[in-house]
Amino acid sequence: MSDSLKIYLDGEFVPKSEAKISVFDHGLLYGDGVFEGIRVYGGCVFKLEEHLERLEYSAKALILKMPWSRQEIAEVVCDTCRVNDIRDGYIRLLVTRGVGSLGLSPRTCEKPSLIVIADKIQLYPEKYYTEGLKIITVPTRRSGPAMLPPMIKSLNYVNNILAKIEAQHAGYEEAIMLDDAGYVAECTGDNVFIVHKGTVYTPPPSTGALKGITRAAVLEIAEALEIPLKEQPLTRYDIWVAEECFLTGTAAEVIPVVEVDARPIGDSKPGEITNKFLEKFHDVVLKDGTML
Ligand code: PXG
Repeated sequence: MSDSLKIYLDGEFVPKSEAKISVFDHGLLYGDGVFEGIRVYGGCVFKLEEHLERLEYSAKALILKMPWSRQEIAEVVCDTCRVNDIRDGYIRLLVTRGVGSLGLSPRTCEKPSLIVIADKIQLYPEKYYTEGLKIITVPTRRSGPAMLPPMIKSLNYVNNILAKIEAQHAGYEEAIMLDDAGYVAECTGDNVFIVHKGTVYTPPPSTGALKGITRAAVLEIAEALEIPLKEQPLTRYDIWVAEECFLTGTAAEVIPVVEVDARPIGDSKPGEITNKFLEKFHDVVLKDGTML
């Protein structure tokens, strides 16, 4: 991360060291705001429209009125990459509720803030992609649709952070979170897939998970490669007996899992179908984006 990095903050590009927001911003005080994590590959912003649509939906769910059009936000995102000469990297787009007074009420916040960071990203160590991850189920449940709906990509990630802490304290990098009913929801920042008897399965996102954009890309890849895929509720048992498992997310991309809750998955190596998805994903990201 370079000091010369320019951050977009409410209409201006400011040096990283000067990119600051008020301590009265409800984004900080209450996690009241929304965000997107977006990738740029070879000068193409991957699935930009999909990210902006999800941002709008998250904001709508929180009755957070964004005074910018989708086109304006898209331009700001691309400009932030151009200004920083980021052709391969990671974009963090945030909309905070804005400055208000103490107290939960969003009505005290006059205008939301728009922040865009575009930077290089430190990939997970390459060995996770070739050797696979070992993960565990943790006690913290993913908040359900009647609580904080997991489809809202809000600035409040404490539910996921609790799960991450539990995994790390047990010596693992990533956690499987179950929903309130005990079905597999997702990981702390990734969606979950398994392969069983040649069919790929992933939980439907309608209840317990974020509608991942990488997840949607994998669904498209399955169709293109004619690999059968079903969206259906999964239990921990389904994962334990699967031949393959992988996670998807903007940060993680497609990452193989080789052990879950001390049960080896398949032969403890990234599976054949997983590797097909991985390969095709790297192909797709270079073609399926918005040019800077
Ligand atoms: N579930 C959750 C809870 C997430 O936060 C995903 C699934 C995967 O969704 P996408 O659309 O990215 O395929 C996410 C995404 C970060 C970071 O900085 C987190 C995410 C994405 C990018 C960066 O930790 N979460």
